[in-house]
Amino acid sequence: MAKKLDAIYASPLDEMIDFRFDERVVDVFPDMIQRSVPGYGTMISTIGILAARYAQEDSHCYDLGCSLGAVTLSMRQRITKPNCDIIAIDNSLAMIERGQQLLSSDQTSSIPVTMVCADLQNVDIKNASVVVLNFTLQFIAVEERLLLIKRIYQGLKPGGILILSEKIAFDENAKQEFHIEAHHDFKRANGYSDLEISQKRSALEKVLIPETLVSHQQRLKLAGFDFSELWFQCFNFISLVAIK
Ligand code: GEK
Repeated sequence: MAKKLDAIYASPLDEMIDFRFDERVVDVFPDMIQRSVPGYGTMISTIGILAARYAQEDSHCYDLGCSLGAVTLSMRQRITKPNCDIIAIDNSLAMIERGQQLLSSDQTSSIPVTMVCADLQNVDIKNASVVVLNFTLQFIAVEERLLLIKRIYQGLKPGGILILSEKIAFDENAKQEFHIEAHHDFKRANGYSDLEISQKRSALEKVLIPETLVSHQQRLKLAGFDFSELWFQCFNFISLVAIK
């Protein structure tokens, strides 16, 4: 399937509608995320490598907010433990339908995958060795985040991991400005115009709520994780791994 280019915010919009993961976004999603998130490709392939190390025999691996299943496919290609399966969840039906098509043409492994359209907040997490929230927690209401992380902690087996990737904010104005400008330069270098950058920013304003790295680290601790480590950062995009 040829990759379609993201031009959703290329023309001026009269009225800014909050960002939604609908069919228009699904069509251009691989291009959009690659050109918008610095290090996305590295993160996807490295999550597969981490999952291969921490996946346990007879356990579930979860990809929460899976979109088209990039993390799922990466884990599927790497995990070698017997009786492991992957449960991939997204609440956008358009994402799940397209993700299932992509999954059906993946011949790289025989690890079973269940891809389900559901709100991840209603999904039971149990007998898990790997749980991934790759740029998903940022779309959950801030006051609901601790409960979700606690549920993940409780659903993990000892030695299991949570991988948490997020766009972050900074307390210091100078740092906030530096990272935002650097991220916008990254988007410009990938062909987005100033109009596209500013319209996308407005569309995401009320939908994607970034927090500081310290807030994420404190929440992980509060949920029960004694060990967490920053394993990736490029500008204001980070990924943490927490081990139970
Ligand atoms: C990737 N992980 O390619 N329940 C289920 N899904 C949700 C919920 C929810 N409550 N809220 C948001 N989503 C992917 C990228 S994108 C990140 C993740 C981005 C889903 C939403 O439908 C979307 O598909 C995904 O979370 C976030 O590695 O586009 O910035």
